[in-house]
Amino acid sequence: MYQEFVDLLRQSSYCVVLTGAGVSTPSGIPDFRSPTGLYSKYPQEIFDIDYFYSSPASFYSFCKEVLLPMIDAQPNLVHEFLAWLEERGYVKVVITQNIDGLHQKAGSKDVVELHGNISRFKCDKCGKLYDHNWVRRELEKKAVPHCLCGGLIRPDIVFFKESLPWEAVNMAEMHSLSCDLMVVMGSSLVVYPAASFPILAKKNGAKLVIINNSETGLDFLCDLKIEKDLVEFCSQVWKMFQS
Ligand code: CNA
Repeated sequence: MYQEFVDLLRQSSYCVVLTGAGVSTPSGIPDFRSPTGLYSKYPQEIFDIDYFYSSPASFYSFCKEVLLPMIDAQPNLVHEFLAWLEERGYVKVVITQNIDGLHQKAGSKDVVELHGNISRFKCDKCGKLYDHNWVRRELEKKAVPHCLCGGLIRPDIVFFKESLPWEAVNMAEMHSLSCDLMVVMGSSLVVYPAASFPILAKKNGAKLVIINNSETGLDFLCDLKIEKDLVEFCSQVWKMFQS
């Protein structure tokens, strides 16, 4: 299985990697759907745009406790391996559902963020941008941050029921249609439209590999399923590339 994966990467001339929250659990960031994931502690509606507007103070209390600490997390071996693969030309681009910015921190250059980034905030009225340090300071003083214009400050992430940024979707579609290999890492592949990109790639003739420690919504479609812990898998494969 390790050798099969290495061969696929070596044969590919356009490999796209799609990542989900599972690549960041080894950095101490909980995912959604693992037994100890966020959904075991918080209701799913916490990421719903209607909930944000109806209970901004509750959302910001969750943001302070769970989302803002993501910015202080450090990349793990999986992020580092992907950055190394890109530098060596084995990986063209990383498309991520994650909002933690850890791929860029590890050195990946070409990253498409489908769901935004938790380090950016903006006013929902005038669009003024704010950084996370400003928001942290505001949250020391009040429950909900507001812009000078009076608008509500929101994180620059995609909530459930919102559309994805069109530039990111365009880039993800273009890469999915161009690749000959798509590797999905650490995603349950049940959140759409992110999960539609492997389907698009596969329909267009690419090979599909899924690496995840549990079942995913697209296992039936893939050419190779590797049901393993990502750190364990990537460290073995990295050694094979270096030997
Ligand atoms: P998910 O539905 O929680 O799936 C994650 C998958 O990864 C699960 O199937 C786990 O079993 C698997 N997994 C967890 N740890 C490992 C590991 N070490 N090795 C192998 N597999 C592992 O999350 P998805 O990414 O599929 O769902 C998309 C949501 C989650 C997106 O909207 C994200 O924005 C959102 N999210 C992002 C973060 C982050 O930025 N780090 C954290 C939590 C949620």
